[in-house]
Amino acid sequence: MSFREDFLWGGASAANQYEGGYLSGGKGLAVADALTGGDGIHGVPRTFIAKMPDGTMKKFGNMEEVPLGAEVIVDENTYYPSHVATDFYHHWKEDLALSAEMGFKCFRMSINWTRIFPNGDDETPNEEGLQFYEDVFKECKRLGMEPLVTIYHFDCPLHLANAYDGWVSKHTLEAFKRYAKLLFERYKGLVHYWLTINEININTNFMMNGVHDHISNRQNAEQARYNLFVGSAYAVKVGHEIDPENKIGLMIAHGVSYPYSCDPKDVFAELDDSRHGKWLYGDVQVRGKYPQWKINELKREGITLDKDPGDDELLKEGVVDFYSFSYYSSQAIAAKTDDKESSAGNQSHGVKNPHLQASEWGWTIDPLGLRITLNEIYDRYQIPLMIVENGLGALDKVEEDGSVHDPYRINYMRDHIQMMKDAVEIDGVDLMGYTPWGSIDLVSAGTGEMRKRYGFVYVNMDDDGNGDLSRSKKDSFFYMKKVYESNGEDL
Ligand code: BGP
Repeated sequence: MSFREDFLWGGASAANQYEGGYLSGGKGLAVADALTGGDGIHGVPRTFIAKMPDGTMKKFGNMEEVPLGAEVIVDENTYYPSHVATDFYHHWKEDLALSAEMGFKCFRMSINWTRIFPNGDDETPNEEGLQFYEDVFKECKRLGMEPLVTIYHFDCPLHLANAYDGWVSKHTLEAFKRYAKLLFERYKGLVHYWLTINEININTNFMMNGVHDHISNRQNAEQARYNLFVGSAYAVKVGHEIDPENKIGLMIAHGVSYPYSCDPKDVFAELDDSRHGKWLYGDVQVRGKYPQWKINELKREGITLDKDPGDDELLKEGVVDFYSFSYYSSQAIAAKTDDKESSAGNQSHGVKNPHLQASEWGWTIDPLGLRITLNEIYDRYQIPLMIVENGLGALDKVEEDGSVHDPYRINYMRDHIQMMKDAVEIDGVDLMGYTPWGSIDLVSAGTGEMRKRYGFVYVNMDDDGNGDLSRSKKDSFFYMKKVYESNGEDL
């Protein structure tokens, strides 16, 4: 059997990197709005600018380093790529039309929390923001595309980060619950496919999560992680109650990992790295409870989670309908031999895989790794899978006639879709959809660059904010259209 008849072919985006209009329509500030641009190729990091308690301004490479009590701000003299991004806010009709033309059955996008609640925890929601997304969803439906909506994609409200330390606090969790419930009520009947928290496994370690001292303070890191799990489970539960037709998935960054060698130390290092990095998140959200190794680890480290009554039941009731994930590359894991005393989860490190080529940003290109990933997840959980991000971030060149020839991207897509096909046809994996990342060019989350492009549609905008934001079709646009219209048969 090949791809399902109702296979959800599409493309993926996220408000914080795509939408722009960062203060339009009553929107408030999110942590992502306070991140400056960076430069991945030269390794220049994105930074936060904070007003220190003594009134001075200081730059930080990570929220982790910003002390509590300092206020992360948006400095008007600095260029922030996400403020305009590729301006979906004003181009949504055109972008949805292009997506439908490519044969999309599904369009993945996220709702910006601060467009609905500008501070994250306001008394009343912002109707203009709610209406904006309603219009977009209606247009998707009119064009024959199911919206796949991420409730939270790297956009913790800045107010919650500054005043409450982001996801460490129950206040943020409670605000998230209200926000999620409102979305299910408002878009009932219009949206049926939902993802709770984007890449929940890197969220606790990620710069946009609003948590100030997660690395040095393990107690806070574990509490933030726990709060994210509870928030996700609540969203699944309430989403099902409001509309039993809703299909709600988790979202995990799931690059496959290989032991660097057959030395059992490397094999164990990989196992340990994968369960800390990926399986913990799948186990909690699919099986409804923390795995025993994690319970043991917390106990060993003297960490006690602040749980509310009913949380254990909530985690069980809030298990997901499908497992969605991003897949870009793979990594090889070796045991740390020089650091025998390090604790669990810290005994491994990623090493270069001599068998694979890498992108200009150093991400390995590993199509077979996708087939392995699909199999390892499906073998473990036996629920439908969806690949909601995949693709090649590359430097594109616009020719004099305006065309963009991107055979490297076409090759990447072909090789990965072939592996999906093998996983479905040969291995029997239940795969329900595929939405490659950044189908219309958008800003990179990791580096803040515009030039790291994933799209099949080129957007005229550069790293300094120059460009008229016009859209044009790359060669890959026509390739993907052919693939989608043949339901993945014509590669
Ligand atoms: C994932 C995120 C996306 C996206 C993608 C590509 O981690 O969910 O938001 O950005 O990676 O990463 P980058 O933009 O850093 O190339």
